[in-house]
Amino acid sequence: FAEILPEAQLHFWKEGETLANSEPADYAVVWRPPMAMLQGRTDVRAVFNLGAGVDALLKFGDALPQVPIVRLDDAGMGVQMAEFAAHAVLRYYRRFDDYEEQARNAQWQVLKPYDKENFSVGILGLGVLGRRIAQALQHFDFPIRGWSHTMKDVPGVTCFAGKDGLEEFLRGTRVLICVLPLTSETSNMLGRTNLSKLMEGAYLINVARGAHLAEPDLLALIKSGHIAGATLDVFRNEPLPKQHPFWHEPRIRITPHIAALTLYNESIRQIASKIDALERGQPIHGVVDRARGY
Ligand code: OXD
Repeated sequence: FAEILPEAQLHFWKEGETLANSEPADYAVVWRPPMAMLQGRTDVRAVFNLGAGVDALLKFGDALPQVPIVRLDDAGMGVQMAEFAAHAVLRYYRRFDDYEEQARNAQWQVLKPYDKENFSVGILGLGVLGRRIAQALQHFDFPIRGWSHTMKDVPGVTCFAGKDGLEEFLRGTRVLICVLPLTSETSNMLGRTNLSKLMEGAYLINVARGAHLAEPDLLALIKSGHIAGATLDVFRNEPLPKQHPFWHEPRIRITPHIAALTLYNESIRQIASKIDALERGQPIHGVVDRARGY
C-alpha cells in the first residue's frame, strides 16, 4: 500500500485497541478481524475484505459500520480455484487414487474407465469463482451443470436455480463442487438429505466453507458407498483437529484451506484502485449486499 498509495498514511490495528484508543482511518482493510476493530466506527468510509468470503465480517451484523463492505473480485483466486477443482475432478475421473493404491502393491491392472457422458460435474455457486471453474472443466468435455440462488446464464453450463431447481440439479450430478458463499440459507446445505440425492458413486469437492457441510453425514454416506470420496479444503474447525475422523478416512483428501490463496500484490492493487475510485466519487465493483450475505 505504501508503494501504490504513497499519499496514504498506514496504521496497523493492534490487539487491545478499541474505538476510543485507535487511530482514525478512512478505509479499513481486514481479514477475519476481531469485532473490536470495527465496532462503532464512524470514521471509515469502506471496509475492504482481503478475501472472497465475507461471512466472518457479516456475522457482526449491525455492529459493522454502515459503509460499503467490499470483497475481492477474483484477484487471482479464480484461476487457483479452477486448478484445484480440475485436479480433484480429474483425479477421481481418471481413477488416479485407485492406480496409486495399485502401485503401492506393485499391481499392474487396467481399470474400467468411467463413462464421461454420465460423469456430470455440478457447481454449486455460479459467481466469479464458479464460472471460472466451469470454464476450466469445459476443456475436458465434462457435462457441466450449475446451481445458483437466482437463475444465471453461463455458456456451456446447464443452469438450475433456487429451491425448486436444487433437487433436479443434485439428482443429475456425479461430482459436486461447492463454491457457495456462506449465508444462513447455505449453511449445512451439504447434509444427508441433499448429498443422498447425488448420483450413486458421487464425489464431493468443498472449497467454500466448512459450515456448508454436515461432516458426520458425509462420513456416513462414504461408509455406505453412496459417495465415493471427497476432496475437502475447508472445515468447521480449522486447523482440522488431530483427532478428527476425516484424517482416518482414506477416501477423503484434505488440504489446509489453500484452494485459493489471497495474492497480496494483486489484491492490494485492486483495493488501491477501488480506494482511488471512491475518492473520485466513482462506483466500484464487489460491494457486498448485506441482506443477501455476499
Ligand atoms: C476467501 C478464503 O474467502 O480464502 O477468500 O477463504
